[in-house]
Formats: sequence, C-alpha cells, structure tokens
Amino acid sequence: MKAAVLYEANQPLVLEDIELDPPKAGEVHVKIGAAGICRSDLHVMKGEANHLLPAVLGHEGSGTVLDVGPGVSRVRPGDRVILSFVPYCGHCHFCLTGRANLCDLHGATPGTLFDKTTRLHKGAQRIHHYGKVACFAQEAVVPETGCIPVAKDFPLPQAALIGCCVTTGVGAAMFNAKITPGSTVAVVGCGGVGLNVVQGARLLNAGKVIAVDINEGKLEFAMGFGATHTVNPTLRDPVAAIKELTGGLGADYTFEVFGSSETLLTAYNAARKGGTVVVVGLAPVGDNAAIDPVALVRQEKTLKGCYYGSSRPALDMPVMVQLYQAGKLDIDGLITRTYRLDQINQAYRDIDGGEAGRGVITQF
Ligand code: CND
Ligand code: ZN
Repeated sequence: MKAAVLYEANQPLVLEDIELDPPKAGEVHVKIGAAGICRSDLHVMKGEANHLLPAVLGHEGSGTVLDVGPGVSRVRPGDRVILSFVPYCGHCHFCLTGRANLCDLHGATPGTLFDKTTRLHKGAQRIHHYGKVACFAQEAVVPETGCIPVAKDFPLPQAALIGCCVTTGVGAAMFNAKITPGSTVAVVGCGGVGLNVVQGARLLNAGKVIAVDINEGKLEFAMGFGATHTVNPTLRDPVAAIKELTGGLGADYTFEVFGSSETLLTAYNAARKGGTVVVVGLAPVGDNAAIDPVALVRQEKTLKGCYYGSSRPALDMPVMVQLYQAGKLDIDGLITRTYRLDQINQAYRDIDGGEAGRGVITQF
C-alpha cells in the first residue's frame, strides 16, 4: 500500500509502497477515508517533537473496517470508524479511573502497537506507527480500542476531525476547563484546534470569547466560530489587550493552542487572579517557560495541561458526533482545504501559509 513515510526530521515525507501486515489479536485493519493536517505531525517533521523514525505520521483519521484480528468484538468489516490516537488498555490506573486519554500502556509503547511490534515495514526495515493511527497511508492496522464506530453515512472528513482537533479543542473547553456560562475566555492560537476551543466556549455560553492570533485572516475566521473579540499580538501587547477587554481583570479561562513558551506565558499572564490556564499546544522539546512561583501563589491561578481534550475518546467522541448532528458544532466550516495523499508535503507547507481552517486528505 502507499504511505507517506518520514525517514528524517526536516526532510520531505516520502510517498512510497510499504507493507502492512494483517491485524493480530485485538487489532483492526482499516481503509483510511480521511486524514487531517494537524500541527502535531509537523512538530515531528520539524524535529520539535521526538518520535521513533522512520514513521508513518497522521493521527487525525477515519476510515472503514476491512477486516479484524482474533477476538475483536466492537467493530465488523464495513463499519465506519473514527480513529483515536490514544487507544486504551482498559486495565491501568488511568483507564480504571476514567482517564483513558492518559492510558499507561499507550504511553509505554510509543511508535508501535500495544505488543511493541509494528505492522508497518519496508522489507526488513521496521516503520513506526504515529499515535497507533498512522493514517497518512491508504490503510492502517490499529488497536480495537482505537476505533470509535460512527454511522455508515457519517462523512469521513468530519469523522477524521473529531479524531483530533474537535475533541481536543472542544474537550479542552468542556471537560478540562469546564467553562461556566457568562465567563470570559481567551484562546491564544486559532488554527484547527484553537477554533474548536472557540466554538467549545460558544457552546458553553461563555460571555466573551477573545481570539488571539498573529494572522488577521484567522482572527476573522474565528469570529465565525463564536469569537466575540480579536487580538493580534503583532499589533499590540496581547496581555494588555485581554485585560482591557475584561475590565482590567484578565480572562476567567485562557487557552494556549499554538505550542511555545511565549504563547504559554501570554495565556498565563492574561488569566485573572484565580483564573484557569489550559495548555493544549505542544511546545518544542527543550522549551521552558518561566513562571513566577510567588505570583502563582498570590494570584491563585490554576495552570493545567490538557491531552486529547481530557476526553475519554470512546465515550466522548460520540458526544461530538451528536453535537455536530444537532448543529451545535460546526465541523463542515472548519474544512477549508482538501488534498490527495501525494500532496501531503504541500498540505504541510500550507498549514504555515496563513489560510484559516483545517486541511484534510480525502483521496488516497
Ligand atoms: P495550527 O497551525 O492549525 O494553528 C496554530 C495557530 O497558532 C495558527 O493559527 C497560528 O497563526 C497561531 N500562532 C502562531 N504563533 C502565534 C502567536 N505567537 N500568538 C498567537 N497565535 C499564534 O495548529 P493546530 O491547531 O493543528 O495545533 C495547535 C497546537 O495544538 C499544536 O502545538 C499541536 O501540536 C497541538 C495539539 C495538541 C493536542 C493535545 O492533545 N493536547 C492534540 N493535537 C494538537
Ligand atoms: Zn492533533
């Protein structure tokens, strides 16, 4: 099958034929239907995130089940599925306490399936699976718990986006911050994930939603997803602007959704005393943010990380599906660019090109 393989950081992905072994026990063979262009893959391509290479990237995916390995009971051939980049073991402390997005076995098996082997290889060379999804390819083998079934007529691109940016962004607002009605919110970084924090805040009836982005077009686009105010940090100090828009207090909730110490500090400093700062973006490895420990105490801010929207993917993705079907989440409007798999390097050049919304690979 054809796949886009990353051999080395800062080199283009290589589109080539590689082998995919059949699913083992508890695994599912999926024909990929759509794959979203998320910045997390770009962090690996740029060497800003560590990952075993070579690897097939792509963690925002959906597809149709082709066949299943022994013991699989949740899905059958022909089923349409959202792929979760944190499949869960169901036995570790975190799975048992309702935090499957933090599954220990998943964390302990990076780049492989749960048994620490790969189904992907080229001849004798092992090729790793990013997030146990690896959807920048025509097909994938994934753990059964990484498959969230949707109706057979549910659109595959929208399903793919629920696989990362929707659940990550809306979940950050809903499950992590638990935004209360009427509150003030600032979202730093309004790309695919940040737009979903914005529309999550709208869904939760936030009073003011301040979009912060260095790109004017992206700020304007965010207004269509529920932003009530915009701030461009290239034009003025974002912390001062957010304070001004919140009666001098700072926002009740701030979100970092780009991935840098600079934007983390913007979010941190723009939160009011007692406010909540939620970090969603993945800063480059080695990056550090200096937080004044005394100010943390005296201002009683809460600084939290948020992985996969603090969701329980198998339970919460169907909620995103329902909210979309009820017209409460706009996923159609997020999709502004579609590509063929062989255009993937262009798709990643475009993510930094300034066009708003999400790109999706729809042809394999
Ligand atoms: P995308 O590139 O679409 O959006 C990033 C946005 O940030 C763009 O609109 C930029 O213009 C904007 N931006 C850049 N610099 C600044 C700045 N200084 N101030 C304000 N805005 C700025 O990326 P994405 O939405 O796909 O991903 C965003 C981050 O979220 C990224 O780091 C990705 O790796 C991470 C992420 C996290 C998780 C999770 O589970 N926590 C899941 N998926 C992605
Ligand atoms: Zn992602």
